[in-house]
Amino acid sequence: MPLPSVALILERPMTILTRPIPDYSHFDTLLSESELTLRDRVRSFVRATVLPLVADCYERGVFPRELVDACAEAGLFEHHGPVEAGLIAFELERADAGVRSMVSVHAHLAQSAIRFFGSPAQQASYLPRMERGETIGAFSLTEPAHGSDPGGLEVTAKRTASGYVLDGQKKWATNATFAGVTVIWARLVDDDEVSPGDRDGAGAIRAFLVDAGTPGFRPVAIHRKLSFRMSASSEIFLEQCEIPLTNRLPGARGLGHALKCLNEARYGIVWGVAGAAEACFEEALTHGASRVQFGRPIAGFQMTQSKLATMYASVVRSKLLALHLARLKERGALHHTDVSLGKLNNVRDALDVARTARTILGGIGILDTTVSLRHAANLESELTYEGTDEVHALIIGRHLTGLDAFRG
Ligand code: TGC
Repeated sequence: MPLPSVALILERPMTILTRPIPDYSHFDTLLSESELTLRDRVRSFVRATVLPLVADCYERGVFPRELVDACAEAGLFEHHGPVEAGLIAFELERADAGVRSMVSVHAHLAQSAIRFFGSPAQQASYLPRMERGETIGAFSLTEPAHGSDPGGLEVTAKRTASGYVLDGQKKWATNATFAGVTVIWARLVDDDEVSPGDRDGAGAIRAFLVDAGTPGFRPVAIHRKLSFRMSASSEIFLEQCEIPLTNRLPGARGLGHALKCLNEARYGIVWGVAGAAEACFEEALTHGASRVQFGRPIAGFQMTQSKLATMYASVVRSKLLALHLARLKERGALHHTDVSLGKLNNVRDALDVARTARTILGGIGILDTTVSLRHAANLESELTYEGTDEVHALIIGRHLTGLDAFRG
C-alpha cells in the first residue's frame, strides 16, 4: 500500500509537501486488511465530519452534540476488538481529544461497566441502545476531594425498601450533561452487605445506573477550561436521588472493579495521544519544509532536523507500543500495569512532540489555524486524567519493586 503524502493526511495543510512521509516502522504492514479498511474509513469520517467543527467549537468551549449522532451512524459506538478500538481512538484524537474522550467514555468506560458487572437484564436493556447511540453513557468515580485516591470516595448509597438513595457530589464526568445513563460509583452505608472493617474503605464501593431525568440527579457543565475545551466535562450533584433496586450493577464490588473499567479508558488514551502526536509531527514537518528563513526552508537547519527526528522517533515508538498492547489485549495477556506503562509513555511523548511542533511553527503556532498548541493544551489534561502521570509511575514502581509507595 502506498504511503500517504503529508498533503493527503494533514488536517489543514498550510503548505503542500509532496514527498510521502517515510514510515520506518512499516506500521501499516502490521495491520490486517480489515483493520486498514476500518482505519481509512474512520480517517475519512474524521476529515469530513469532525475536523471542520473543531477550531470553532474549541474556541467557544462547547462539544458539538451533532457529533454524537454522526459517530453512532459511523458505527463508532459498537463493540470493537482491541486493535479496531485503538485505531478509532487514534484517528479521533488526530482531530481532538474531546471527541475521542466522548467516544471512549461512552463506548468503553460506561459500556464496559455494564458489560463486566451488569445483570443479563441490564445488559439487554442498555447495551444495544448504547451501541446504536440512542442512549449515551457517562461514568463517574472522581469526586472533588477524591481524585487520585478514589478509595475514600464519599458519595453514599443508602438502601430503601425499593432501591437506593444516592447523595453527594461527583466531578469530571465527561458526557454527563447529555448522557442517557451515568454509572455512579458510591459507598454503601448502613448495609449489612459491607463488613465493619470495610465500611470506610474501598470495599464498600458499588456501582449504580442513574438514568437522565431521575429526580435528584443534577449534572452541571464545567466551564472556563484552558484545556479540553471541546469536551463536555461536568460535575454531578446527587441530592436524595432515588433509584430502583434494578439499577444497581450486581457484579460491581469494591474499588478494583471501578479500576478494571478505567483500564479500558486508559487503553484508549494510549492510542489517542499517539494520534495527537502524529498530527503535530505532520504539521511541523509540513511547515518546516516550506517556511523560508535566512534563505532556506527551516527544515534544512540542523536544530529543526534534530527536533523532527526526535519527534518522529516518539511517534513511531508510541504507535508500536499501542499496537503491542493491543495484540496483548487480543490474547487476554494485557495486565493493568502494561496499560499504565502505555499511558505514561505515550502521554509524555505526545506532550513533548506537541510542544516541540509548536516551536517549529513559530508565531503562527499560537493561532487556531494550526493544531499543535491545541493538542498540547489537551495533553496537559491527559497527563492528569484517568490516573495522573505520577500515579502511573508509582503503579509501575510498585510492580517493579513490590513496595507500595502510595501508603508508605
Ligand atoms: P489497590 O490496592 O492498588 O487496588 C485495589 C484493588 O484493585 C485492584 N486493581 C486493579 N484492578 C484492575 N485494574 C486496575 N487498573 C487495578 N488497579 C488496582 C487491585 O489488585 C486490588 O484488588 P484486590 O483484589 O487486592 O482488592 O488500591 P489503592 O487504593 O492502593 O489504589 C491505588 C491507585 C492509586 C493505583 C488507584 O487508586 C488509582 O488507580 N488511582 C487513580 C484513579 C484514577 O485514575 N482516577 C481517574 C478517574 S477518571 C474519572 O473519574 C472520570 S471518568 C472519565 C471521564 O468522564 O473522563
